[in-house]
Amino acid sequence: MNAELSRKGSAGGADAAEEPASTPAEIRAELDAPCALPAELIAFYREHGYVHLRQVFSPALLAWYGAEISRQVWRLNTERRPMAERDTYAKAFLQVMNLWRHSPRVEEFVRGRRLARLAAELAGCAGVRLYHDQALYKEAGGGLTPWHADQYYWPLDSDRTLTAWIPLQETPLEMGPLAFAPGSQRVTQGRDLEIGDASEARIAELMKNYALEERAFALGDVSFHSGWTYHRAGPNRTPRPRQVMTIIYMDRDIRLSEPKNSYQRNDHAAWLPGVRVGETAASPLNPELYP
Ligand SMILES: O=C(O)CCC(=O)C(=O)O
Repeated sequence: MNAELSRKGSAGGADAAEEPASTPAEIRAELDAPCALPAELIAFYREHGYVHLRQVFSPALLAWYGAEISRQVWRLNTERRPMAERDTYAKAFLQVMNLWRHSPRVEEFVRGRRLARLAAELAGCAGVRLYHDQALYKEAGGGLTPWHADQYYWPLDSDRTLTAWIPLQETPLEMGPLAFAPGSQRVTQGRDLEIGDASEARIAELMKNYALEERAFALGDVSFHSGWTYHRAGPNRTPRPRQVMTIIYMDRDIRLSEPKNSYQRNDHAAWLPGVRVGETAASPLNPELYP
């Protein structure tokens, strides 16, 4: 999603101030090494529009990159209002985008081949590019994330798009883990709704005969969901922030479609600069991450 863009503008330009130590060799190796993806899980993703993968990353890797992601989030965050003064969307999380452009260590993480390969295999693409990354930090006492589908925001000409949702700590139910409506990627109603109170009400109604797959995430678990899968998250009822990094992948051959709303026009300018309608979405901000 990218509703925040109109409020905050996009993140851009490398401006990392620190990066003292280089990544330990075993963490670097883990970041890029393939991990097993059984055929049943690929089939599950294609049938249900999401998949929850266990133990994708070690605690050491998440601690290494997570510390830098959090440092950048607290540095770049511009939301200063008390919770009570924010609307539903602004209560849901602090949203900081394209962190890879701000920090070489985050760039290393976002370019990691393990997740990119999983994304390509799940979506059935020969290769994937980066659309953008975003950190989504649900503060202590932060509100629910309303029902929505991400692709409402994206001017892309196919549904071969997917988001890796990477919690940086264990995420029990009371912290607001991401939850999905399995099979909802085939529902075309509600696709004209931006995230907010109206999408929460209308999509809840549309999803009333669908299951809600809401599970705790152990440290190291990662989910992937498809661009049209309806999803939401509960509030954070703990005293700790729910720290999550996301990476949005797209088919390496996906093309820019004519933007359909103001958010898509913003996305075109921010994440696909210089790309013309009908061209492959391959600006300098969209490196091919796999193979
Ligand atoms: O983290 C959340 O609460 C929402 C995440 C989300 O909507 C997404 O990654 O597409």
